[in-house]
Amino acid sequence: MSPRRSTGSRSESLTWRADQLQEAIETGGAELISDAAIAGQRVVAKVRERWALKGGRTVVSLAGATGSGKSTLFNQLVGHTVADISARRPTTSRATAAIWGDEDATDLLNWLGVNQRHHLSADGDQSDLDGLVLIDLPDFDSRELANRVEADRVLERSDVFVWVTDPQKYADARLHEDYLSALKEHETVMMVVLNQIDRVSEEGGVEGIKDDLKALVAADGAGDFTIYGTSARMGLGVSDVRQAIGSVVAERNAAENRLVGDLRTSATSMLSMVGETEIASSDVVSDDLLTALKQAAGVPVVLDAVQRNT
Ligand SMILES: Nc1nc2c(ncn2[C@@H]2O[C@H](COP(=O)(O)OP(=O)(O)OP(=O)(O)O)[C@@H](O)[C@H]2O)c(=O)[nH]1
Ligand SMILES: [Mg+2]
Repeated sequence: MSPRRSTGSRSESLTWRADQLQEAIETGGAELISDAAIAGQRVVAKVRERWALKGGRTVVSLAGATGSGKSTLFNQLVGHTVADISARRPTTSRATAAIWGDEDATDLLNWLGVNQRHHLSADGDQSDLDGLVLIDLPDFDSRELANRVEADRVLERSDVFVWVTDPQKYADARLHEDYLSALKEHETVMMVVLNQIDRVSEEGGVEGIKDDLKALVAADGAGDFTIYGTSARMGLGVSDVRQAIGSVVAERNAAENRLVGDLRTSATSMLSMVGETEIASSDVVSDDLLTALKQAAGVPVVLDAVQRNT
């Protein structure tokens, strides 16, 4: 293995990082045979698959507990009723995609495994969403196992997560412990929405919940977020969410940022494992392994090289 610095474009840097992680997994051999290495292998494979489909599209998924209002918000963003909404819980069992603009999304949607597809023009006042693939997911806390599996499967391959919560469930462990706590490297590809604000009657109640939710998300280690307050049923606050989604889509870098976040998470977790096993630092293989993992994680390695030379 020959450690080298990335000098190319950002896309080369993504695939280069994936190569570093791949090399680390191969170099690490016995030391890394663990769940973390297997997960790392999956991340490397995903990076290569998603990057092969790159194009200019951004996949934004609405995720959350049953009844939080994902489908209602989805329909508001689309501008008419596409997804079923109901008082029956849970309602959505299969992911549905709304696709803005002319760029062919067939291969991407096949890879995402989303078969319910609704195409929209990106002309006129829709032009800000050109390139967007918006997905309405089933509930991630479902009593139906198939719904949870479907939500997790699509989330794994999405570029941007929009966490849709409500005044009753915003502190639920499922959101914070199972998802946000594991997403410490994904701040630029997430949004947090507090829906159903029309149901909060106390004065100052909405601001209080937003503050509380913001603090919980920060405590998860997920980042410092603006909490978007919406009433999807009444159409309140939806334009702000739409604008924020439009900005992410216009940047055209969310796919890359999500994947870099995954590589960093994986490499960092393996780095801590290697640290714990205390492989002798003089060992050439371990040295290469540490360098590869640090490069995949985006940790500077120049200092190590200087130290070695002196
Ligand atoms: N009061 C109020 N009700 C809402 C709001 N958004 C959605 N609802 C209602 O909440 C219920 C659930 O809405 P859905 O959009 O189906 O929720 P969902 O998150 O898609 O639910 P699942 O598909 O089961 O995961 C429906 O009766 C909606 O009319 C809102 O902002 N305010
Ligand atoms: Mg739904």
